[in-house]
Amino acid sequence: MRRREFLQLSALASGASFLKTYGFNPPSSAISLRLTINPHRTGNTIGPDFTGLSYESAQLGDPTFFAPDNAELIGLVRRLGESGVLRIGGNTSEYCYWTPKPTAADFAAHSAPVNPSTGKHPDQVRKITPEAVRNLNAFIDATGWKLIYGLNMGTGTAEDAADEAAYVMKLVGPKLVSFQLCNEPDLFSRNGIRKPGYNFVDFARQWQHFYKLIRARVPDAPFSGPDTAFNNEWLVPFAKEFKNEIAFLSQHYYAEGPPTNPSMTIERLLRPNPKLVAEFAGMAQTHKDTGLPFRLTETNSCYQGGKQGVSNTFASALWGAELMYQLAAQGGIGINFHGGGYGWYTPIAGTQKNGFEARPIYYGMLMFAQAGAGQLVENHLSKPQPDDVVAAYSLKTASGLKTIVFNKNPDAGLHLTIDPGQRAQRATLLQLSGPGLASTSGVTLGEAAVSAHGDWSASNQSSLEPKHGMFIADLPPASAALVTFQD
Ligand code: BDP
Repeated sequence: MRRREFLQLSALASGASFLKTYGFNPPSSAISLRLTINPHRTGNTIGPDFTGLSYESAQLGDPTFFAPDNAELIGLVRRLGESGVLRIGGNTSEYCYWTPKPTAADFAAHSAPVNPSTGKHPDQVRKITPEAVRNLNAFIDATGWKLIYGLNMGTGTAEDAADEAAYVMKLVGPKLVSFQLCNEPDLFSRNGIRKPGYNFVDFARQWQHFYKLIRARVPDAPFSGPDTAFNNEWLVPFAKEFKNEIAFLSQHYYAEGPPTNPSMTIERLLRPNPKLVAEFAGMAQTHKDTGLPFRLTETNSCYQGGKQGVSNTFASALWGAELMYQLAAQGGIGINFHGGGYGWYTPIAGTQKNGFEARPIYYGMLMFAQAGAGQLVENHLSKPQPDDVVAAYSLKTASGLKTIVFNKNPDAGLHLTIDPGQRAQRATLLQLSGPGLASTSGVTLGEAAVSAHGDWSASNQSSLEPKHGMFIADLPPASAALVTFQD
């Protein structure tokens, strides 16, 4: 969106909310577009483990959190997919220490919520005990998910990492997708973990040292890396150097930040982002060089723990869901949304004591889960919209052809004529909506909310009948929809 258009939209949007506040229902205009699906032109595959969550390693300091009796959290995780990947890591992985023989003092409970790290160091120093790993493994079993486990190369020793890895591998076995040796090493020299001047060559040498020692103890340990914050100048050479040592490449992506910068807004979050374009370029380069797959092992809307009024709003649901499809379209194999505790951007908020709740971004992930795994197919919008305020992705799944449509326009509805490109008797439409882009509650999928246990079923799905083979989907301003075609 150009700045002028954006200002006009914001003015209109605030006018609309004024009217809503005072009980009027403003007539909303709608943009008419046509979407043509070509189910025969297939693209990348969305695998069953695409979705994922990411938590700080410090969360393991409370062995009762990822535990088989944390029923609410298990329910909420499972609702996001019968399979998926839980990643444990983040900044605090460099300040967590494997403690195989804990003393009584090490059992001192750390039951305080573990929010995403805000980058202040050293923060949330924790000991990781065998009990924490045992409970984590049972939690993983209860969810049906898999695990990416971060080790401490930042301030720990290779010997301890090997010992920890051996214990994790013994329990988790094939459910372990990979070990990561560290978190965002490209920022080590900025955040005080290494001296200024620490560069890729230093990093590669240390990485190899840890890798060798761990492999000597655990010959079948799978690895991913480099888990860099953003820097393709580390990602690309890492891919070349360690292509035979790793199962896939990993990097992080934060759309905005820092939260104190006033230009980090909802509007900016929903616009095309040059940072994402750069990440995709790195992915494409490494894939070309090595053929290795790529996963965004940590992502969210705004770094340093998120931004209130942006990261915890309905806009984040639209942003997050679309990012999943953008990544899949580029060939990415999966994504892990970072969170934990009561962080602004966390998909699931809460503690065992207070209970858990699905935050707005969770609903975007839920829509993705409802669409399911499948193979992307080509689709075309009749008129590309400025700044991609309308976007659509289509995929063939085991339960039929599906289209996910995003209308990020805050003040205009979308009147979409869909040509499914194949015979379809009818279609159903499941709507992702919220009171407004900036709403922090009231978000629903299929007009239903998710309970604290992760229970959800749509209260309303509209049924679409074809006319001359075409379907009409009407979306309100600022919403998304999952359309499923039935042959
Ligand atoms: C990433 C870190 C993670 C932080 C996050 C943030 O890996 O631990 O919580 O940024 O700043 O860089 O929100």
